[in-house]
Amino acid sequence: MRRTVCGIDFQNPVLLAAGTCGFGEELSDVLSLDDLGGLVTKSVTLEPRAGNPLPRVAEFGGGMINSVGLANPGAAAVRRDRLPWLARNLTRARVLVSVAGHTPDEFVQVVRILDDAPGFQGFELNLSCPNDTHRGGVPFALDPEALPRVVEGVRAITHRPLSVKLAPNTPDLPELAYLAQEAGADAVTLVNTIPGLVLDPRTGNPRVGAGQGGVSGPALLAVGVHALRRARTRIHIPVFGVGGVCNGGDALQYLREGAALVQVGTQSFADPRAAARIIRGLGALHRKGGLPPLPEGVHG
Ligand code: RRO
Repeated sequence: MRRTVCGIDFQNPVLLAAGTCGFGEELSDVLSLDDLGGLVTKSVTLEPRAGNPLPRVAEFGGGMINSVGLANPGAAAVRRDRLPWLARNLTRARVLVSVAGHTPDEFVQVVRILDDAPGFQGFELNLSCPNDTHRGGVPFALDPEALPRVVEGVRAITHRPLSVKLAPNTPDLPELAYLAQEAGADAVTLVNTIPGLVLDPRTGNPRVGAGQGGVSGPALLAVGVHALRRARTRIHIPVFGVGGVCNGGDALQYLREGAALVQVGTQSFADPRAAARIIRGLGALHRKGGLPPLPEGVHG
């Protein structure tokens, strides 16, 4: 199941999605991280962020809602404390560092701080956090004016592979994916969570402390696979599929639609070993019929 994507050699196509595995260490007691294709870290900002008021996650019938609010130790601490752990402990699994910011310059500064550190192979630029915005769930970086400034700014200072993570709740998703590609992205990650609101029916209070949040879980599978199909009409760079993957068959849906890699998110909260199970499931499907190759025109 090995595949090379954006010049990175992945032993299998299954990664843990950003925000669902911390910086790896948090899951290392329950899961053999080095058996995964890789992981994407929690999004890193320039300054440490304490995050949003508790509770930050809540389950509901359709899946999960979160408003973590980008809680992370900040770029300098990630370089000092977190990347060395990844460098010491992972030899086969690959690591992408997720980067977030309030301005194009903040993205550039984070990448500058981390770029020459060991412990990771590439960056995933999180342009789509639904919980760090004053615009009702539409982050600044999904603006067609702002997106190229972020991607070009980062592209100018790093040779590492860059994937750009977009949200499903933008009518012009294929156009944004195209703008990311033209600005120098090596890949696009589809999709982040969808903004939503879940209330306690007895009190009328929101179930997460910040009020609204990002919705994820099984229903996001259909949204993510659809986003992938739409975006692939406009871009030729690889796509990393994420949203609602609970088993090998779900992962295969993304691969059939042309995803180069698949990320597992919310399912890890229900079962921290979900990613290992999904790799086994894909392995069984692979032995039966082989996994779909990268689509024509998409280069590893
Ligand atoms: O931290 C969060 O609240 C968060 C982020 Br950065 C994101 O990209 N997506 C999400 O659902 N939550």
